[in-house]
Amino acid sequence: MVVKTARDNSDAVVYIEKIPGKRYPPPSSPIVLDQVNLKFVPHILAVLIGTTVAFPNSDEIRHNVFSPGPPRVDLGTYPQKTTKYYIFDKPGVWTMLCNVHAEMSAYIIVTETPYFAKTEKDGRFVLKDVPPGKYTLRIWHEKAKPISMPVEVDTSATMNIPTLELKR
Ligand SMILES: [Cu+2]
Repeated sequence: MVVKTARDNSDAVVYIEKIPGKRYPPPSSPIVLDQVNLKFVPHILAVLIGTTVAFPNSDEIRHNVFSPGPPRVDLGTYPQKTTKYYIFDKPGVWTMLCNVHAEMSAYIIVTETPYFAKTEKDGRFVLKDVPPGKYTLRIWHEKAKPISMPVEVDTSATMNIPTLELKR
């Protein structure tokens, strides 16, 4: 896959939107989205719906964590070595911000299936163990228009993904 609008082809999230009638258990431990050197790390995080995300503050200064939503989420402003948690139980793309540092941002892509992946710099990604069937594949990138495309997965599926287009 090629991301024309970015420096390289990394950090696109590719996922199967949902499989009707299927629900998957979220991971039993929180997934970490850290705050280090005035940045959210990682900048892009994909998680299964119902996942608890931990937001530690690893800097020596206070950070805030909020999302304009909807629903709006505000974990407050808190010092180093403090961790706040939030359960992401609504699918979609969540923008995470810090109201102390306007330049800080992260995106959390909440999916309804465990079949999601972030692309590598070369644009490659792997969706493992997807059961055969017909699905809607979604591709999201911070600097591009999201894409939805029908895919049919068979036992030997190799998919070709179109070039992402510039967001207007
Ligand atoms: Cu901050």
